Amino acid sequence: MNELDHILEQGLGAVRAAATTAELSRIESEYLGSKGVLQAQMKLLGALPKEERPAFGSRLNVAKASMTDAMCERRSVLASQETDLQIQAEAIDVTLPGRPIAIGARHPLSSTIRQVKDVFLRLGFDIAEGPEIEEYRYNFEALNYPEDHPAFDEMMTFYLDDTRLLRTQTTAVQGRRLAVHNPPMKVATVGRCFRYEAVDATHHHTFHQVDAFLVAEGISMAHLKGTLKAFAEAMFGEAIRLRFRPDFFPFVEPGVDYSIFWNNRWLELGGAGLIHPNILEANGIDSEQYSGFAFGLGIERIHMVQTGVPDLRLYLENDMRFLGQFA
Ligand code: FA5
Repeated sequence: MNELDHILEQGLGAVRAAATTAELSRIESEYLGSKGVLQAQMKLLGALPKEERPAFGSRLNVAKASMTDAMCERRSVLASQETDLQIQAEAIDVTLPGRPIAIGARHPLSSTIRQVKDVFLRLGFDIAEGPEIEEYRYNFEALNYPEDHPAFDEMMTFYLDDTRLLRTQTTAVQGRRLAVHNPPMKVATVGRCFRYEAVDATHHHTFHQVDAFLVAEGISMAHLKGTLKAFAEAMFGEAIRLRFRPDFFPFVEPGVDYSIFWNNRWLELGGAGLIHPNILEANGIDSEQYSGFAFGLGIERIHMVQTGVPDLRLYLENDMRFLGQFA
């Protein structure tokens, strides 16, 4: 009898101390299971003198019932605690601020292109587009390139077939416009160009240019210089100084290259000149009545001057450490 009391006392104590329903299940099988300690007491019953058996039997049943009740009660307390904890752990806190979404920024060349287009729009130019896969005749023939002229050597490019190539200069748009429009006209175009180049810090096989041209009556080098000055001042500031030197391009006469004074030296920006009379005549425009100017320059070069980027290959590498500086 004493041993049974002792077992019951220990069992109830263990139930009260159980911290989880899992622990409770272990206690249950330890005390009430088929191989449990109370079942073991059951086996002792047969060994008792006959007259003691009913009293021991009923004590044993009471002990089992007390254990079962205590177990039930503790289980319901622990189960509800565990449910609360689970709900807490799985709860979504709707008051938490959302995770920020990484927002991209404009590529530095795209920003420069926008800025360039803005300036030309303010100067009253139409913005025109031309194809990157260009016809040989617009890239070269319509621009007064004589056959087998050495000027081609500077314009080696990627040919798709005998008549189409990746354009080497946005000046190609000029031929397209002159073929379908009559003067006066005032056009600017910005886009990607391609050349078969030895790539270095200032030359790439893929780069961008802006070209502008104007055809009207009485256009002279003075108009060209004035327009380039206004453009350079808008891009680089009022204090910028420009220099023009004679240069050759088959599509202008006279032709010049022009530079800006930057970092204590003259830096070439591009080429310019008065549109060659042959080009006007080839498009049915009377070169006695009309004249025009044209100029072109590299977009990468503009951004390099504005920001001090030392190597134009950086623009095409997609390195976020570089691009992020201009976001
Ligand atoms: C031309 O492309 C002429 N079409 C410019 C022109 C237009 C002259 C209208 C007269 C009238 P050039 O090859 O020099 O010229 O190129 C002009 C500018 O484009 C260069 O000064 C440079 O800034 C840029 N450029 C040329 N080639 C590359 C290259 N491989 N990589 C990066 N920029 C280049």
